[in-house]
Amino acid sequence: MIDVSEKLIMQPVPIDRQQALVERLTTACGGAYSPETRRKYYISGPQWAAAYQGQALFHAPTREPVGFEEVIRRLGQLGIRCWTTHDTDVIPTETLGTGAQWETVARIKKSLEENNVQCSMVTTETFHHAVFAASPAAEAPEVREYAAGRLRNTVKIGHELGASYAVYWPGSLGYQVQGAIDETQTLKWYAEGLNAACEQDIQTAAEKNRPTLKHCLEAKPFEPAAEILLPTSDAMLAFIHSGLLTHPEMVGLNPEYLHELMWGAAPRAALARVLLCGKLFHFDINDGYRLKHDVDIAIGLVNPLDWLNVLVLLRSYGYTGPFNLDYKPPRTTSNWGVFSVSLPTAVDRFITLWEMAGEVISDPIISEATDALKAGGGAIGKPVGEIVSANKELLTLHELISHRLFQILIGQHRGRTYSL
Ligand code: 3MF
Ligand code: MG
Ligand code: MG
Repeated sequence: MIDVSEKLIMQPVPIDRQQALVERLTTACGGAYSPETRRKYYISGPQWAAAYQGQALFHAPTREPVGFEEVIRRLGQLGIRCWTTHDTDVIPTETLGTGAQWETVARIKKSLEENNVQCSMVTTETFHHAVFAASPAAEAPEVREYAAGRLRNTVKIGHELGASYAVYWPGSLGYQVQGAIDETQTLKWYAEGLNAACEQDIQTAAEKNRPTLKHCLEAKPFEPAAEILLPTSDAMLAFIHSGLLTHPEMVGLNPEYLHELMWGAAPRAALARVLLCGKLFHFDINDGYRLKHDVDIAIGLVNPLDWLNVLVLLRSYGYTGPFNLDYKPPRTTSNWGVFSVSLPTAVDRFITLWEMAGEVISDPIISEATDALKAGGGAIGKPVGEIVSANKELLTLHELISHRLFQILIGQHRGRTYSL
């Protein structure tokens, strides 16, 4: 029996030795990719993820503020080649649309160029400021006019920064108390804002001789309103095809993995429906739990097998990005840890899972099992009872395929075993 009292107790680690310890253990983990390798993937780092200070309804911040210069510089060093931002992540609400805004945009451009980072996506914050208390599609026409102006302004910023995508998470489009708002009318008003953004885009793109942006709606089932009018990617697909949009061809989706999981969806099935409609434009990648709040954990830390399956689907149907790291480094991670552990390990898990998805697609066992299932038992045109018996043994392959996916996830297909 082990005498616990004799176990070596680790001495307290003084603050000046903690980074070295974390660094040593991170290096000991191995499996990190070089910045050059990371740059081969269409991955973006959001300003708001890197700069998230750990605050929430019940949480005080645990980290210091971080500006865009620092975030862009660190993304460049890590080999995360794209950067994304909300308008108000980098420009104070009061100065939006003014000369001061364009000075900041010029500084951002310089920072991006110096660090070989591209701005891939811009988005408008229509959920935090008091003006959006009743949503960007509120009853008061001045709120809606202001919201449309904000969306148009973001389109202009996007073109100036060389972005290809604009994302719209409607935030508080919904209600806390029942019966006060007219859902039909509110959705019509919301469409007017998007139409204004698309019109602005067509004009600015022509002026700048650039392609128009891809406009991507992002659904989330709960938060920050109690009831949400467009809670799922499926609801957003219906909205795009409702006839309310003047340019439905310019509008697609930015699904978020966790947002679909939150309402209980199978994210892979939700993504399949978006792919079938040709509307998978952009993808927010993270992880978390079903039927809980938006915990925004980094990719693969909760559902790695499901993530592997999601990436098999995306690789099979030709989606190659963008993959936007929309997660929140945990409150327990330091400012230093965000860039030394959180971001690099998130990117590296994505790359590992992406490459593993390639192994799944070319795995001879899965391929043969899948082909056999598709070939069936040869009972075309036979009575129903014979159809059932003809497939009886083949259907066992479903479980075998699932077992094989697990083996690939843990490396057993490459000979990892345990000798007992
Ligand atoms: C909220 C989100 C948002 C959106 C962002 C993009 C803060 O749960 O996921 O991130 O992704 O607003 O428009
Ligand atoms: Mg998101
Ligand atoms: Mg989210």
